[in-house]
Amino acid sequence: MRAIKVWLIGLLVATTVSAQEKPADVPHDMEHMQHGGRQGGFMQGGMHHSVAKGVTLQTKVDDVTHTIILREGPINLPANTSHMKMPQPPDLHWTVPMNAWLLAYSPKLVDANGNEVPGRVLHHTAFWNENRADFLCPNKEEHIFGAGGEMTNWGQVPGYGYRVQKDDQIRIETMVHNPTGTSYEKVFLEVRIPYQEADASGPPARKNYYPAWMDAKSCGSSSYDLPPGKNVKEGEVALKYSGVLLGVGGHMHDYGKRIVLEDISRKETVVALDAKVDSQGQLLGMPTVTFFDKGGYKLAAGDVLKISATYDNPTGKTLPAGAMGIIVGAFVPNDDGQMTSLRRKAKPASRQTAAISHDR
Ligand SMILES: [Cu+2]
Repeated sequence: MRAIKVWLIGLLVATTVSAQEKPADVPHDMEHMQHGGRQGGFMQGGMHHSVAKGVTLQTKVDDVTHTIILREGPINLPANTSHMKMPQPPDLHWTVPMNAWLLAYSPKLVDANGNEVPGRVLHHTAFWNENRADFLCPNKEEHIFGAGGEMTNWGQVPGYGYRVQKDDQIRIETMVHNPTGTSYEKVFLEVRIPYQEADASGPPARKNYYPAWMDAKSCGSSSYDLPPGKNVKEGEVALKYSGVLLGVGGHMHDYGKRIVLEDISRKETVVALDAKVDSQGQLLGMPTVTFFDKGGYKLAAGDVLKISATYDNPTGKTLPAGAMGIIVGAFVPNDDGQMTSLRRKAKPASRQTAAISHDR
């Protein structure tokens, strides 16, 4: 059986230098613009980023290839600009057009001409299903997909999928930066999502998996300040459901070293992932581990999971919101029926946030 596959997308492309569009002078975490903080958000919560103007979401459903294509942009990325100084896209919303399983996620960055832009300029993107609570951290929305500079590409898990219902509201939270010496203009983040319709006759129904985000910040906001030198951040989360992990990957930022997941109730190390970095410490990728062949890694309700993220910051200064430590996995509960209680109404306030263009 093919396992969850994660790999690096090659990156090499130079584009033209341009001036950054003048940003709107609005703090990014204002309640009406940004509710990430209120939701215990992934990244921008509490930070004061200005908002990039004119960034919208275009959605397309190709029902021949059964692929959803989401395009967020255009975004201008002047060279050598930190995420704190860079105007950030507002939260955008995608309304799921059908009952379906989402099967995989392939992110890529392209310019207006379709040329690939280095994944490094993506600080991260996160997709949240506002109509469901996260099963590990119900204070948060269900975190269904994320990508960082390593541009992980999540392949399909045969027989499994993430079930969405028509009109589910998916909130897309994206943060960009540009640590390179090259400016990029009119950049689009494109995410391709193969799907299987649930209503149509055709392939047999999929089993449901649920995204498991196991965070060194426990159930708080994922970002934290990274002090100089060696740093270990530890978090714990208690599992309420018995089931199996199909596989895991990781999300860290530059200067990441290692992230470890333990089941401290059983005194077992589930997995230890070593970050792949270049000679400067820039993150190139995170490995993944699959448990398919053993029928999944068994976890029991009541188990306490511990996440330890190790960084080594050589810059001599604290990097504000510079770090995250997340083990990302696919979890299959023994009793899928238990997970229906996580469904809820999307909060209406969250849909006043951004200009959305649907060109389906
Ligand atoms: Cu991150």
